[in-house]
Amino acid sequence: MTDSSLRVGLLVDGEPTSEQRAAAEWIGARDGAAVETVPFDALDAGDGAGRVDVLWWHRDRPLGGVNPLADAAPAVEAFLAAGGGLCLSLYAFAAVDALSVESVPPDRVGDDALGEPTGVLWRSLRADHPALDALDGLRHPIRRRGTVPGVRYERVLPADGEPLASTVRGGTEVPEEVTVVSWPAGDGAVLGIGAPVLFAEPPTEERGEPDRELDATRDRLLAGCLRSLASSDPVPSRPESAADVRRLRERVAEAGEDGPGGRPAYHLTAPANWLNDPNGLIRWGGRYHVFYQYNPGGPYHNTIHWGHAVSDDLVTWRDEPVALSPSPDGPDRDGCWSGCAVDDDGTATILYTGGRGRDQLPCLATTDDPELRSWEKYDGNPVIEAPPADLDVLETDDWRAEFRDHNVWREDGTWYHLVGTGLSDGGGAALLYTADDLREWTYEGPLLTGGPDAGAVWECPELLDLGDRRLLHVSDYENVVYFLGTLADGELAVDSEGLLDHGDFYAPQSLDDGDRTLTWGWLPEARDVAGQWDAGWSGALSLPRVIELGDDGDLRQRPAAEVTDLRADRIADHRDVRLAADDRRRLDAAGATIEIDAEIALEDAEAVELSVFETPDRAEHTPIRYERDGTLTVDRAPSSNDPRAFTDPQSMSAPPYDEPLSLRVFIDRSVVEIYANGRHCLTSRVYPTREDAVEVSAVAEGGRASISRLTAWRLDDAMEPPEGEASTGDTASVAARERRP
Ligand code: DQQ
Repeated sequence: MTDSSLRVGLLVDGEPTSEQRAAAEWIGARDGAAVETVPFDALDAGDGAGRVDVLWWHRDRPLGGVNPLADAAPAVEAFLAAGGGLCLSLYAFAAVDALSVESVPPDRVGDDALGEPTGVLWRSLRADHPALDALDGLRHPIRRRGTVPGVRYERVLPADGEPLASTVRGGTEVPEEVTVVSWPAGDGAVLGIGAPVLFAEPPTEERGEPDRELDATRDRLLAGCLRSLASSDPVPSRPESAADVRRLRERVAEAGEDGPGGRPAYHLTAPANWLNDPNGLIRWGGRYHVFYQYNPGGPYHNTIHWGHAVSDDLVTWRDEPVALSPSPDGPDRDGCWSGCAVDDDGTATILYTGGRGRDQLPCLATTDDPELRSWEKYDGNPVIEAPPADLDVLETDDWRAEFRDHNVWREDGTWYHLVGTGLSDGGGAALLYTADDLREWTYEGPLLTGGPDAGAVWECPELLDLGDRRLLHVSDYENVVYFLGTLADGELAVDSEGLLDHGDFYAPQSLDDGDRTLTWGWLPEARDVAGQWDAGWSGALSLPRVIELGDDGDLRQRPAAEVTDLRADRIADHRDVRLAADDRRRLDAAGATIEIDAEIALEDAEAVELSVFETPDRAEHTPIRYERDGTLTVDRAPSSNDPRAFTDPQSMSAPPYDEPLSLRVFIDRSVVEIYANGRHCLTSRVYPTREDAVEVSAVAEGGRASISRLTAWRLDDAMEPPEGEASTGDTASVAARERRP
């Protein structure tokens, strides 16, 4: 549709303001687009909407407790039902909950004093939205100076609307300030725009040099928004069914995230947007359920919900709809943070951290849904009202008390519960509570405190029973530290400690599978906010790891045996590869989604390097280097030509318990997950940019080395279509998996 066939009704309550007059002039001057003023009371009288394609309420003054849209809602909704479009800009965006399309209005409504070019940061997943037809890219500053209306979702998300854009300010992404939202409504649609789209001349004192470029962007953006409302394409809303969620996943793949440096194929990921900690891991009705911290608003950490995936076999996963969302009136209004799931005598029950304002407190929810899709929140939430009164819990700018994350288990009929915290005078701590009923807890004391040298806060504490000893792990903002020891009188007597993984691995959680402990960790991105925003997704989970004690009492870690079921084709099978000093050998193990199982001996070399994600000219490659002193390093400096990717090396010590070094390396588009000698883990996130960054080579340095064995397989995708649906690619890979012995 061209502007000339666009008929706009400019909604006014009372005399039009100079801004409204300027907006009317602007649209009227667009190549003959028709504009008329439609008073709200004309709508009430059943007049005014029939002649226009789009109603536009452009309100530049605060609502001041009056919302004319509320009275006009029946007329506006009838107009929408018949295919009309409604644009709510500036303060009018704050009035959207007067319509039945939305119950949660923008939570930030006020003036902004601009100091730098400010505008919209469009979501990459919605880059094909017709509003952007006349613009290139995702970042569109529209206003540089002045005091302007600023209306947005900041700590909450709309309950039903789909966020289309956040904020860019002075060249910096501010994803948590959501300024453009769309809602389907009958055959029509509603678009809310809280970004500063202003047309009147600014007051003299705010005028500077004219910003012609920014004005032109504003014009294109707003004309695109109005045109999009006049088109008959239904605006996609927030996905609700498993099939919707699957389509969201496919969108990311279609956006080109399915090659080297892209979204992992066989590591568990969210369908799009943001994922962090694994949560609520439970085997229920014979299936594995993994929930995870999820932001449906985009690939950034805010407004956290619980995403959900389910598996019968631990390697193929199916996306489920979002399982848990913040309740606008609940103690979890600002987010449903990390927690766990337990079987309470046949009732699946979760305990998680509710965030609201500066408080974070434990909340409980239960379900009788065998699929664990829908949860009922306990109306007595929070189940603990405040951190222990006799403890000096750390207060920060964000939180009145750092007090979160839950690990609950039952022993001899008593429930035990760990909560992570920080002490004002003593670093991180894991606090122990007990209960007969999951809703009433008694504080027992700290299970373990880190002391002043530990990280300020211990997040996501988890106590595992490994037979002879217990393992407590905590996430201290940087590392996942584990402590091995014995439990006596509610305290852990520690005899050794270490790191569960030495790379990009955080906030793990486990489930007891009957005879083994399976642990998943969050693999955070190692690229900046802009890189994550453009990709449209962020975060993956590690492979499920079996954690246990060896006969020597030390920790062992290996991928769950089922992971071998992902092996599709064997692509390399080398024996006795002799590496002369500095003689690089290309191994025929190319691929971006592969597993390498190798045994390497240094002989008289100083180091040996296995290089993965390598382009034929080696412009991009990721060396995994093993040195004589047992140091194993992933060198990310040459990994990527993308300046947004982190380049710091990641190392661990893998002493030669059993020379030669045995390695299992899982390469998955942007993941390198390494298991050394069945004991030590190092996971790195890397982002090769080139399609041909798939080669593998090896070289010895300062002497000879040998690879006694190197086998490689191409691995299948982990994600399955929702029940009752099969896309061709998935069917092929599932069938291939079934054929394998
Ligand atoms: N992530 C959660 C918190 C936890 C942190 C919030 C660890 O509950 O402390 O998304 O990554």
